[in-house]
Amino acid sequence: MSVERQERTLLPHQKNKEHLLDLYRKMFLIRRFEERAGQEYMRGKIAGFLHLAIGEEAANVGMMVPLRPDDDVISHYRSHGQALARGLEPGPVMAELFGRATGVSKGQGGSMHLASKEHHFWGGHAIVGGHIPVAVGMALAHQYTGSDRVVVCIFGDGSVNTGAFHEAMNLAGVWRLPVLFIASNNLYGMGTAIDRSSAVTEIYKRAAAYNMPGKRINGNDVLEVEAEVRDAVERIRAGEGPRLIEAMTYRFSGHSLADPELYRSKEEVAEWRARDPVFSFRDWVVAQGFATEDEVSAIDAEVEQIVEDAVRFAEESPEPDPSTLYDYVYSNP
Ligand SMILES: Cc1ncc(C[n+]2csc(CCOP(=O)(O)OP(=O)(O)O)c2C)c(N)n1
Ligand SMILES: [Mg+2]
Repeated sequence: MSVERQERTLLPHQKNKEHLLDLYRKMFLIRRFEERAGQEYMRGKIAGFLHLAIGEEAANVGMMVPLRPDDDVISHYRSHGQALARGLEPGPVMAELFGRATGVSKGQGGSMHLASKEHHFWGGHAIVGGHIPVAVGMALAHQYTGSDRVVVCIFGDGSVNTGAFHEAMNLAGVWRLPVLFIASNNLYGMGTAIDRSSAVTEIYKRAAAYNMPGKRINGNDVLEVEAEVRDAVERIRAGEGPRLIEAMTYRFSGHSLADPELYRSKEEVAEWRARDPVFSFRDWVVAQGFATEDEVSAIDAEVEQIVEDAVRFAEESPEPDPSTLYDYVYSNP
């Protein structure tokens, strides 16, 4: 495993051992949680679709760490890792995947609809691009009430040609709303490569059309993501208006577990796996002398136990009572 990383200046706190180990713990938790979720899906414990973000952990952790607890986060359906990085408990998140009453959405949302009011984490949206105007609405509310809260809106490369994306970005630009748009560019929307669906494949360039800064970053470098998102959020909070970050990343697994992956080569996947964002960071932390192998191994063991406990919690939790079927819907017969 390569321990090389792009030469860049670390922020002062990024040389802090505890901070680095916390980033690693979060990324490894997401990795193990999702691998286990995939296994439980195959065992028939999880119904519906399961969209894993294995390979995208650095982006998902790096973008959550700089946020304040009362900032709002809204995302698309590939959001298990973002939910965990935001601080939602692994047990209730796994229980949601299992469709249990103890799940973060009371077992009524499932994998695509993880949400937590307490964490200002608003899901988890299945309609591609559909949540981007919702993010802009939340940002308008913050501006209207004079709050300095920032909204972070995460979406995939596949949503940037929807009407909702353009309409929402435009209004955010016109009204100078406190929203950070983060495009998680994993190069594919289902089985369609970005150059087959977008005339301009550099998503960050689109920001210019809406009078906001846009930047492409290495989404597989957790420290770079953290630094860039921190800077962007600080500027937005200070009243500079909206921004767009394009985080380049890659999903190692298929679109969902029902994906035969005929649209990309095994060599391409292997090439990205060789630069695994979780384990290359682990190696770097040890190679730089920030922590010993024993210290990171202890984190590994701790995480394995957390995931084991999460699965047991989910398995032992009850199914939602059928009488709650019509709860939390707009129309209650
Ligand atoms: C409006 C709409 N059109 C089509 C779909 C079907 N669909 C589900 S996921 C997806 C691809 C989205 O890809 P991307 O935004 O890049 O996210 P990723 O899955 O790569 O994280 C599509 C087309 C949908 N859910 N909603
Ligand atoms: Mg994509």
